[in-house]
Amino acid sequence: MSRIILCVDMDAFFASVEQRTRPFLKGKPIAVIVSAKRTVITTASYEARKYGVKTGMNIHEAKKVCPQLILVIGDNEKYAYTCRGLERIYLGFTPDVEVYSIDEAFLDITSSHHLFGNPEAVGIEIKREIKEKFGIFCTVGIGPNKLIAKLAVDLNKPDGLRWIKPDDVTGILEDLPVKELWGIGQKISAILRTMGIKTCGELGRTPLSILRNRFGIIGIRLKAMGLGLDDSHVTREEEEPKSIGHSMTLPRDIGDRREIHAYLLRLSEMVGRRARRHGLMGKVISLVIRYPDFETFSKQKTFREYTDDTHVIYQSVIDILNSLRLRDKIRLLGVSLSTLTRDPLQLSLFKESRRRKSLLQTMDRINDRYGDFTLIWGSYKIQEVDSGVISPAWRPSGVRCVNVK
Ligand code: TTP
Ligand code: MG
Repeated sequence: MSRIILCVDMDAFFASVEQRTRPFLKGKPIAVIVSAKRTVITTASYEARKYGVKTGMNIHEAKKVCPQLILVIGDNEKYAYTCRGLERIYLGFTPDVEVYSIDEAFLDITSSHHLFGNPEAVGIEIKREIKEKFGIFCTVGIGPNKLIAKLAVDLNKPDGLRWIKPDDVTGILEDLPVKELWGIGQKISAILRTMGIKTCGELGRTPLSILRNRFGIIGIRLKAMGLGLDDSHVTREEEEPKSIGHSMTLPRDIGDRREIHAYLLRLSEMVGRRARRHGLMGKVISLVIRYPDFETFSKQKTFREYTDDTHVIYQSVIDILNSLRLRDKIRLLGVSLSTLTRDPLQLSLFKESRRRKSLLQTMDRINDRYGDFTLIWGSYKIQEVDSGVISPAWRPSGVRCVNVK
């Protein structure tokens, strides 16, 4: 039986929430920035986009194309609050909800849409409830799988609603540039271009052997994408996550190592705390660095034993950092723990491990109750850091749910 998947994505999410909560911004060209020190735009209202203001643009460039642009400093708590409320709305239509990013979700409505009339009626009702409860607009796309539902959203922004039925898929993909497909970035589309493949239609007709030779295992997925196929499921919540990571766009580009350490400690604690909260430990730690020109890279280190200990995570990312020669200041930092296992130490017979565990748990409880970094290791001189913008990967529950204060 063919599935019916619905994708919802808020329009200009952070900017819309700001316009809603500060009515004097309504109808005006606004751009959201992380902090007064940060000069890059996180998102812009559609009124500002008309002038060419875009995510990632520097505020000086943006002011040039739109002199009346109003800059607003983002407020993570408002976005997290809205995201939680949106999830509650979706759950009124189906239990199969995957909150994919802070403003985007997939709903499997295959067995529930009849209760509301038809798939489009579900989309109309979701849009209405979101408008009524949060005063913001969204775009809804419906399709036989997540790939096509997401495409239906992207092709109909803003305030759109589109149902791409199975019979329409081939026609829509025929002349669609490959980069329009969710998951095909600039790098892959550039390689495809060198192979003479510009459209999804061409991609779908390319023999699998050619794509496999060029891209390896990803070639199989690319071929399927060109044909509009995607068998990935709407997963309610990541019950067994593959990694626990957190990244942060810094309030300004930073080159000073001591300041970088302060952010890395914060990120290590966020990762360690989440791992402990969910009873997970990891064996590989990665440090992600993005330079101001957006070049991004990561470097990993494997521990001898599984860990969930902030201190061990922090020391390892510092070791990684020390092994790098940085060519510029840093725009974004990320720390991620992977190769996860369920906490084997919960069963540990070693007294020392048990004591350490119980110490960390006590610290977590105090910090959960009184706020991050109320209690810290004496060896750390904690430097005040701005919390940065909430990551689009934030979720209302599960391992990606972090404190946004
Ligand atoms: P998007 O859904 O990509 O963008 P948007 O909702 O602002 O606009 P659109 O109508 O095109 O969907 O991202 C959701 C929010 O996530 C966005 O409002 C701001 C935040 N965000 C970042 O913090 N960093 C980023 O690089 C991007 C793309 C978004
Ligand atoms: Mg959006």
